[in-house]
Amino acid sequence: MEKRAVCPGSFDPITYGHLDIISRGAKVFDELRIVVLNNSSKKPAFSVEERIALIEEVTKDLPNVKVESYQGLLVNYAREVNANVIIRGLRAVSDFEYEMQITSMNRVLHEELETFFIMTNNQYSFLSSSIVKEVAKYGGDISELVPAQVEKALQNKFSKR
Ligand code: COD
Repeated sequence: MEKRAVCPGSFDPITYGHLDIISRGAKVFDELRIVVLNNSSKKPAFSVEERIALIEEVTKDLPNVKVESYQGLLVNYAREVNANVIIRGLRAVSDFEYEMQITSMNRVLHEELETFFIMTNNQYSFLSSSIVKEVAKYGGDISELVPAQVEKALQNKFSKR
């Protein structure tokens, strides 16, 4: 049976930290579905379509990775695509409490659903979409933090403001 996992997130925008988790997850599962979801505590800079287009571009060399968006609960998406593994990344102790909370809630809502955590690569342990947006906004160099296409998209976004 094909083993499918889901990698959920806001991806606003995708960074090398996300890509590291995605490429490592894609080696372990037959198929990895990246799903762009709404995190109600964040106000996104990029539309869902823009986020998907960037993810598709930077994962085009990973043949078993597919990208989608979903409106609603992650557990319902997982049921719809017949996946019972969620992949999340862990950067620091500060991620733990939040991850524990959503993992526990997701298991209440869907008891077959397992969440697997991949520890960040040390190189990216400080990296988040928010930090990248902050640096880009003030014209800092983000070339080591995001792929070139994402860097360009951020420059376009912030130069229009
Ligand atoms: N190194 C390693 N991992 C990283 C790095 C890095 N540098 N940067 C990000 N990651 C990991 C994150 O830890 C996370 O696992 C993943 O990449 C995505 O990160 P984000 O920040 O893009 O995504 P989040 O945390 O905003 O995603 C939250 C969801 C959108 C998944 C969540 O809000 C959700 O499930 N929403 C749908 C509604 C729902 O079901 N809610 C119920 C939850 S209780």
